[in-house]
Amino acid sequence: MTESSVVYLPSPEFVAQANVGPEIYGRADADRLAWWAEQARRLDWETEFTDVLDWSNAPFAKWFPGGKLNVAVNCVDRHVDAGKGDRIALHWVGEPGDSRDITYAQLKDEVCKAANAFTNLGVRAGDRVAIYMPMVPEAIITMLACARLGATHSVVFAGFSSAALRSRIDDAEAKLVVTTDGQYRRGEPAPLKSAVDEALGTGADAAASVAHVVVVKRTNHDPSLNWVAGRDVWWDDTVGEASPEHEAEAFDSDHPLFLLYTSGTTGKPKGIVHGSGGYLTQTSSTFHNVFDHKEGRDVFWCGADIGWVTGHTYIVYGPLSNGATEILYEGTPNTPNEHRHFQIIEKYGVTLYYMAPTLIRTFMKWGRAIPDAHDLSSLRLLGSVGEPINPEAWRWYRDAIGGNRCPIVDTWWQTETGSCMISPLPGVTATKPGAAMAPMPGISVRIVDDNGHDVPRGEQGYLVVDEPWPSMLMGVWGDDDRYRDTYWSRFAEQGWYFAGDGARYDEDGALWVLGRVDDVMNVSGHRISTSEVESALVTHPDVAEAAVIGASDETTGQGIVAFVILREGITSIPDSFEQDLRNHVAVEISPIAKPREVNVVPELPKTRSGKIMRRLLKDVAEGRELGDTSTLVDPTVFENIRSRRR
Ligand code: 6R9
Repeated sequence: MTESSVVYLPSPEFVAQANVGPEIYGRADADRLAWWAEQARRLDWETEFTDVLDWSNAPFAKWFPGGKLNVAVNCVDRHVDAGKGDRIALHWVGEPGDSRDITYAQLKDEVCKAANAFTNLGVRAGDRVAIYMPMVPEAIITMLACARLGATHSVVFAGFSSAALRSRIDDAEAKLVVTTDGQYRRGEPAPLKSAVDEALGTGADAAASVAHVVVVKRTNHDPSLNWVAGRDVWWDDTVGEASPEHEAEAFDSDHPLFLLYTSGTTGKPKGIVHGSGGYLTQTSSTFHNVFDHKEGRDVFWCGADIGWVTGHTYIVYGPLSNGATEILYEGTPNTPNEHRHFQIIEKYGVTLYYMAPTLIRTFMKWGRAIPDAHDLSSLRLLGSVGEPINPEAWRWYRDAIGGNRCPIVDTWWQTETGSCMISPLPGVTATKPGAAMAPMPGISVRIVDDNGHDVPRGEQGYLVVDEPWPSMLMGVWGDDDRYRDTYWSRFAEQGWYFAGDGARYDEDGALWVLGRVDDVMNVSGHRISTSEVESALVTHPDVAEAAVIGASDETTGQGIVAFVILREGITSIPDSFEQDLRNHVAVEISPIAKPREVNVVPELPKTRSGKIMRRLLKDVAEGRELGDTSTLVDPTVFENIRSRRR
């Protein structure tokens, strides 16, 4: 049997209790829009929608036009109203070992208090709120309070630099910033508000849109904590003092729920806009179907950070709209030691565990003895997201973590798609290690060549989505042209969404996603564009030009490798130069964008039209024989590059 013909069938026990069976595909295929309408009715609408989809202004979709709902009410109040207020929503686990359990009734009070406090600070429906916080319950409370008010949140990963935060605040013209005094980083408290102060600037350089900063006390440790009178307020003094009574208003189905900035192929990150009714419909439905979630029984754990779309969709809106009980873990997997995740699984009886391949490969490196030391028998389903999972890691995950009993759902989706698009259904699909298998019910994709023709099975092509879907992005914030250009121009004639990933169907019809076909790298599941890192490198005074590529990396999927040319006249560089440049990128973008390796080279390989040949740099970085160099201006530059490489 060839490797790719080995399949893993769901066990009869799993099949017998699964939320959905194979008939779901036929039902969705028979009438896609009727099926999505049925999924939308899993939510509470204050005003029923009059149509399912208005695609008359494509590629700008209106899902469930005429409908009005409040997203926060769907995630919180309706569970309390249904008598489930005592159910735990969040088992929060802090990095230093503190913890809090928060019920749906408590969550409702907190969200209402925050909504009242933000209203007092001048936040109104349609305003933008920036959230720059570690994984504390207040981050989720803030997101839901924004949703309740119809304010559009923009969560900025707390690992991003102040410069990155500022550009996102300015682009969205955020009125309010919510942050914490500090955050725990591998066991140590580190300041965080100071980055907000730096981002917001002072005097002529001050961020004009921001009126207030609300600060949650988390570490209570920053000795030089700065306070701007009139602008800064403590969470405890505002939210803490507010009333828990708040009347929620319903908003149009296409009301913007959030912005999330993501790397594109050009330097400037784009603000992906998501709406309310369509986003929540697919988010809520996929959570139920993909994770086979059972209300009141399962304990779900998604290991993403709320700074990424996976955190938005499968920590906040998916689980909470389904009344789930979930883990919210603040820290890293090896603080205080490598047993942390497994202790949490044991302690809380986690049943559904959704992580990134890079973490699975890290667990593999740490060795099997670590999970083996724990009782992981509560687990009944495993999930993977963020990048292709290699078959070896898939098998290890199934065996060492899942005890060979848990189905694995490898879920492909993107910030832009809002929620899961391609995945096995755990009680239906016979899975292959490494394959995302099939589009979800109601989702239609193709794998095509440059001309838009379906490629034969076995061959690689571009992944496109050929029908609109409910949780699709509504646009790029403030830039309709960029929305059209980036996603809809490649196959404009056909009207298909270009995902930027390569994929293939194998001989059995299983779908494999193969990774990006553009200049976007994937480091530990984080999307980083080559040009973004290049732009950061050339802001260093000694650097004239830079080329960046993602080289394959055993643990992180890809590692960032940079090649830089020094400015004219710079004849010597300090020993610390490589480290200086890495730190420079960390400050300009984020530590996650730090190159693994920086090579100072005399020249970069360019085509006659002046394009940097990244493909060849990749060959060098991955230690391969050089591919075709015939289009290069000067093929000898490689001898120089190789000899200088550290
Ligand atoms: C959800 C998320 C999106 C990009 C996407 C693709 C890669 C995500 C994947 C996967 C293969 C999977 N990706 N899941 N590739 N198999 N199961 O990660 O969103 O941060 O926007 O990244 O991640 O390349 O295009 P986002």
